[in-house]
Amino acid sequence: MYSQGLRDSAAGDEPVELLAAFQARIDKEEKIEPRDWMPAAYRKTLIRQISQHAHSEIVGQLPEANWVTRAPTLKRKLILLAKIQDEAGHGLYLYSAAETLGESRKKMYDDLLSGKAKYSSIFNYPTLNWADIGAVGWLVDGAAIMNQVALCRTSYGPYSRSMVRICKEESFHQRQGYEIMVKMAHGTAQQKAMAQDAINRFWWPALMMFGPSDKDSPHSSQSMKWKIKRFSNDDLRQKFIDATVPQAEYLGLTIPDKHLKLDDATGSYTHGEIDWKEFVNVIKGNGPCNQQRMAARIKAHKDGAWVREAAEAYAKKLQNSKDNKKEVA
Ligand code: FAQ
Repeated sequence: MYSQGLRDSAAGDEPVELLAAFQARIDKEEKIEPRDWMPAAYRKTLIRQISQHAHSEIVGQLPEANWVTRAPTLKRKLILLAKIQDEAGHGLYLYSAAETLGESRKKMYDDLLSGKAKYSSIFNYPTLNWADIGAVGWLVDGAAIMNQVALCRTSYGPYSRSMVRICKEESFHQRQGYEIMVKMAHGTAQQKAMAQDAINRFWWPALMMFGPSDKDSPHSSQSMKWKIKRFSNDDLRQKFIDATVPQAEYLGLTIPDKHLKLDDATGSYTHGEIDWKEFVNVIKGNGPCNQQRMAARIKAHKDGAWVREAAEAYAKKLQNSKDNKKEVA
């Protein structure tokens, strides 16, 4: 860990001059770096958001892993494996970014495995047919990227820099998903039906990825003031809808929202009401796959205990041999 966390005062007990100087730096678009002074609440918000983001990348591997052994061709399997591996890498960059704020990786893992920390609601839905892998790439990575491109300009330096790299890879993910959808939607009638079924199930959960509507989002207004978030949840959701509907039209597929309508005056689509009860239910742990996802992560953590122990023993051995050399010198 490499943060200067202890230099902060407790929230509510911070000198007004420091708070004002901090906000002035944000307003001037300066990046905040790990050793800089920051309000305790800024640090806390970032640890919350970045660690939840990291957990999402890690848990997000599971719905796709379901199809590695059943991908239709060797080429599709290789692409899927590469994508899943990218998501693991994203998780690791993000855990590292959160560590720069003084949070230990062990604490973050413990919070995920105990159910205290959230991860994106979307990964609690099952991938039932191969077209779902296309829908995940197209819609889930598409929604993720809409949010993450904005995060490339987030005010915290390490988060912003990790997002630049992540977005390059997410962009490939989105395209490979859309390419699967193109193949399926322009294939046999049965393939097209599978693609339509995938969009029917993933459309609304993808819209929920952007979080609650602005009026019900407790963190948005402060996070926007600190430029952690650059756009509100509803604004990003709207951008996603506007970009994605024409892509569905090209596929010849229907978005499962009978209220969807292009407003000629704004060039934006009006849409039906999101089922927020379903969203709350899923983030409370009652989605279709929450238990399965957590069980898989807990098992992976237990199975990996010997690797962590071996790495720690090796690090200790290296340290001892360095110390011994110093003594001899
Ligand atoms: N699911 O006040 P707000 C990916 C929680 S990565 C679960 O609006 P905020 C790549 C929120 O945490 C996808 N919980 O919160 C991939 C808060 O709870 P708390 C993940 C949600 O933070 C693709 C509460 O509700 N992306 O997909 C969700 O200002 C394919 C109140 O909400 C990120 O994490 C949700 N959908 O805005 C991998 C991006 N939405 O902490 C594999 C970074 C909200 O008070 C395969 N994160 N909550 O208990 C963000 O941009 C923000 O954190 C938001 C939420 C926009 C998600």
